[in-house]
Amino acid sequence: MKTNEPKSHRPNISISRRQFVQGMASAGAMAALAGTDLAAFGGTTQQSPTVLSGTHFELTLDTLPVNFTGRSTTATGVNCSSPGPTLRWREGDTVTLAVTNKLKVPSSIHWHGMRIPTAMDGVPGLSYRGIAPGETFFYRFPVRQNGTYWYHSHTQFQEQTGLLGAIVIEPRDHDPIDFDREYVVLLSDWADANPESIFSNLKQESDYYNYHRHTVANFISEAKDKGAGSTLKERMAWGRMNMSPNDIADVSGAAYAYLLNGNAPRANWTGLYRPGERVRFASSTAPR
Ligand SMILES: [Cu+2]
Repeated sequence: MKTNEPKSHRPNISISRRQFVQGMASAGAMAALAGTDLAAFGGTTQQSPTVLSGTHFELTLDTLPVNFTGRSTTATGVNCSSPGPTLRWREGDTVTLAVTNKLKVPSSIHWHGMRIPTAMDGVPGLSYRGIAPGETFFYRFPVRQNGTYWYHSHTQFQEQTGLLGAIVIEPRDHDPIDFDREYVVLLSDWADANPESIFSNLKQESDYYNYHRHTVANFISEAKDKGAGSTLKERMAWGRMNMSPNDIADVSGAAYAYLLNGNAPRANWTGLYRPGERVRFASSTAPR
């Protein structure tokens, strides 16, 4: 395993046009819209995860070939897709999810932000043992909330390698927000580099991916914008905390490609609309 690449060989991700993520089905919503006279927000192509709805779900955890940056590599995903399918539930329903692990290593799915019994929470070592290779785990729990959430593997670095997806829960009764069309916007980040290497680099050098350190030169330009007094005050505050502003996002775009519904920036994810429509974006962000 590569642990600490020399700085001159830091990952240099130049994001080219996103190539098709094999195995990823195009959105059901898009299929329904095909052939209608719709305008687009941006470019012409769009890939979004499949939408699954109802009360029973069959999910398979496996690896799949992907190419987000121009480089072919392997992701971990759900039902041959990374991000995995968007799951639509309804508040008040009881859902069952049969999750089969086809990976060669243990895995898990944790339902992030869901208020559910601990045994169903999906955190290995806390609520259960995880899902062994070849095993199917049956989750069953009542849905007692609504909104937009996400799910992800809670095992090793599998979430970093793509094992995640969005959950949208419709309110049991009246939806207080009126809209004509809805898009789920799932933001995540992707590294071609092995996440274990990224982690190891950060452990050895916490600002390994930080290219925006304070310098005398940028002090002068900042001081021109904000005034010397407030620039100095700001820097002293960061200094007292023994931090640099980029510590908040310690892995930068040098290592990550930022994805929207599994599309790299230059793929230009688009939404379709008719003039005058009210469009709702249900956003789900995989936090760091
Ligand atoms: Cu989580």
